[in-house]
Amino acid sequence: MVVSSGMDPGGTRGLSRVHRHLGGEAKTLNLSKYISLRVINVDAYQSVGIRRRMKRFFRRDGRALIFAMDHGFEHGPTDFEPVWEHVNPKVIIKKVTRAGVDGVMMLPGIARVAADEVRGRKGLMIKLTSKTALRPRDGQLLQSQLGYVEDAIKLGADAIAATVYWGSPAEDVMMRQFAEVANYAHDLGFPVVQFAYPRGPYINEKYGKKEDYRVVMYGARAAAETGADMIKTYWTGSKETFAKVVDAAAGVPVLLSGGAKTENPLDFLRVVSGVVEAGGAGAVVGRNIFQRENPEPMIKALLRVIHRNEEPEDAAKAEGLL
Ligand code: FBP
Repeated sequence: MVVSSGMDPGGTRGLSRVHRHLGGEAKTLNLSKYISLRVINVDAYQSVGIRRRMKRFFRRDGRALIFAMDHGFEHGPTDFEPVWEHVNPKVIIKKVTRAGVDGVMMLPGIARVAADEVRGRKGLMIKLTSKTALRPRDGQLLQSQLGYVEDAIKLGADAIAATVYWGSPAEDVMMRQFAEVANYAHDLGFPVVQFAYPRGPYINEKYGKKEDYRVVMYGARAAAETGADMIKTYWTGSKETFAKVVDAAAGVPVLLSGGAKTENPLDFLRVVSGVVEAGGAGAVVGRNIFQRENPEPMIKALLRVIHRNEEPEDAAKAEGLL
């Protein structure tokens, strides 16, 4: 198996550590002697691996509730101040897995600390790009690579994620990062998740806001075109417009990116209900879970909406949120 993305003629940009260490040589070497794979029919093996790993997130209904916690890096620890004990990843991961989420998403460093708490039949998603909110303004439209596909695999990842800010002045860098992660992860049988977040000056100028459905569906399509196996993106404000996003993704499952905590839990449950009615595959949720004193009723209500098609009001009442 010759591993070469062909996307980087200079030779060492790929997210594979093996690529990096071997530099240009990796283009012509049989890497199976470096990574203990004896693969005869790569295509057959990789599709089975991707399918099996996707099932660790999605139930038989094809939907999932995934807990997100990259916020300590992406927004800073102040995001945890509403419920400070949740700054400890072990504490919050224990709570959310007990409450029944289908998967957990984190960056490699926190996975080293807390991935052991992701017990039972739950998917572990490791994200390989991020940025801090401390960067100067002109760097905020770039997510940088902070780990390698091999790191995620060593941490037990079932899926590998990376962000692309479509429309950003740094779109080219993130698009290449994503394509290289996807190529390598797919070679090894791992599904890849794209956080497809359109943002940038041109978007604001032309569409007014990044949540305009024309922009969100463009990002979802671009994610599908770049080989994503799951797409995470913004709510567009209505189920009719979100249905277009789902259509544009051409069969790749689309998950909601949670957003800021809503004061009234019902407001968030209504959004998630709109997502599933529109054909969305569920949600990846951070603040609407960990910024609540007791995350369990919210998680259980979300699971009712996502997996049992319950009305948001009924789900909220059943879990004592109203
Ligand atoms: P939330 O549910 O808290 O919005 O988490 C989802 C998420 O994508 C996180 O993974 C990430 O840290 C954050 O949102 C990105 O937020 P922003 O829109 O401020 O970049």
